[in-house]
Amino acid sequence: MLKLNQSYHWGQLQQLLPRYRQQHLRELFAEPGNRFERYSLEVDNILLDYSKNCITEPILTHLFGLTRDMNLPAAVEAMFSGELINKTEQRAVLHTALRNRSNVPVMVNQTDVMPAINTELQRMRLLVEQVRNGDWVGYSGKPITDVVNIGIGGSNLGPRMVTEALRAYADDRIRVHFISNVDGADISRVLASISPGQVLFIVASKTFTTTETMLNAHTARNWLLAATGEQIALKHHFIAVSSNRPLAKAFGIAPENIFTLWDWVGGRYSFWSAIGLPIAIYLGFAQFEALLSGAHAMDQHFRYQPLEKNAPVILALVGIWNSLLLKAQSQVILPYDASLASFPAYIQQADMESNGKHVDRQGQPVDYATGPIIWGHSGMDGQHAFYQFLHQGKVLVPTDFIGSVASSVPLGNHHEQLISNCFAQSEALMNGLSEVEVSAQLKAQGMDATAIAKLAPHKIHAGNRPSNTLLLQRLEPRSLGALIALYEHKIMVQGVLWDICSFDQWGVALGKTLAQAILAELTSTTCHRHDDSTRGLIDYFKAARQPRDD
Ligand code: G6Q
Repeated sequence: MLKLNQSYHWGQLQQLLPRYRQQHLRELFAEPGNRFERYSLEVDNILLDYSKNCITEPILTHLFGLTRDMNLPAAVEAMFSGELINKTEQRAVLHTALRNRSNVPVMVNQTDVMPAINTELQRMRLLVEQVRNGDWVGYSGKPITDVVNIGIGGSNLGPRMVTEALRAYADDRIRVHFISNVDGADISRVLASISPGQVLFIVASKTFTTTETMLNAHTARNWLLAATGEQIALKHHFIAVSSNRPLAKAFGIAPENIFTLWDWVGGRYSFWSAIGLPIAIYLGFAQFEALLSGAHAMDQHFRYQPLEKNAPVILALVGIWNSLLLKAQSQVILPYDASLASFPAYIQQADMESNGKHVDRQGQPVDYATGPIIWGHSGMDGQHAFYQFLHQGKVLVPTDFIGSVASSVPLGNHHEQLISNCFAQSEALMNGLSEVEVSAQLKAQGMDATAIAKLAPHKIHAGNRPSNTLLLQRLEPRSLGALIALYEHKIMVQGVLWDICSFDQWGVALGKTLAQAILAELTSTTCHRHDDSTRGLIDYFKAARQPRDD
């Protein structure tokens, strides 16, 4: 297997680096030709403008060459066709099958997975309609008013982000709540706001062993049983989404209330399955299907469009070039849409859990950068917080701006103001403000030469800070589905080029076991060996909880 940094095009890109490290984006825009026309494309009503990156024809030629060096087309086909590409767990990776609206067979180990997916979708539809129409009743005969999702990580972030993002499309027939971490304040707040006779708990856990989820699920179950006094109430108020039916049953979930999650769906790619039930209940099943359709449209684009016209491939290549050229270690995502406030956190998990890897697929250490730190915030609010760093800080952070042509909640000229900020920021990051421009501005304000010389350095913006802008027609279920799939595939492409295993998560698995030994020590006299710091923290915590004499 060819190693990335031994490939021909990688070598060519390395040779281009010194020249382009001197190149300012302003200069590229001053060259003949329209960069926007050349370096933007539209897919399913999403515009991707990547012209404000240090991209030129020779660079693109070698970046696309890299995709061929690393056999990207074959890897894409292997994923869509159900090969066991998650090598360390010997699993297929088939979130794309969950939204395969064409329904063509997808084979895993000689079995077509589509019939099982369609059965679960039918079951979801039925449940969603029953809950939303008031036909699913609690133990006391009253309809459900609140759905509480109990899950963490991939079993929480997706449904939480999408319900928030698409709030404008909900009819608020059913309220949805999310409990993820084990802070008692979280679950207590939710339980205090709902009625035991009218709540539906969804225990969302692929493994049904995640301690945080299990603790919260047991607390919710005890709360319900204390209120109802009857075991039978569980059947009316608890459903589960899991690949571990025996444990879900042992918990007390009625078998007919267990929805299936397959081992070929990674947690962070799972809300397209029954993990998406909170979304479907909140918005209605038709809207959930629109979300799937948008993702499917992006899947088709990704699978069949030539690499040079392929939005996820281009986004991935621009990211790889930025990490090579600028040694960019992070990537900020800035939605100019308050509904997408949780989108950066969602992509942060998808990207960092997938591509935060240090060895290649053969287990050999890699000596090039892999996945960057992903972070972000609602752009408009970020402007008044950390944008100072983006404009004038010493660390260069490539940016993804996300906005929409039309608002899903129009109000006066709010939307135009919002988007004008989005465009202005990307322009300013690219152009900067030179010494000549700053001095001219200050002179026009009547400042003398000495004062200008003192102040000007502080007001200079170097610019040359790259960004992509993604513009949706409108934030709605279909476009959100497509946008998420775009990022999912970008992550996949980068993983293939870096030759890493994007679909396992051993770092998360480690975290799931770490706390257990310490938990035993916090609640008993058990004592394990630890370093001085950890020992000190445990002892301090235990001592501080003892009643004091004073
Ligand atoms: C996602 C990760 C991780 C996982 C959670 C919850 O890809 O594997 O975030 O989703 O740890 O796991 P369970 O669904 O098994 O409770």
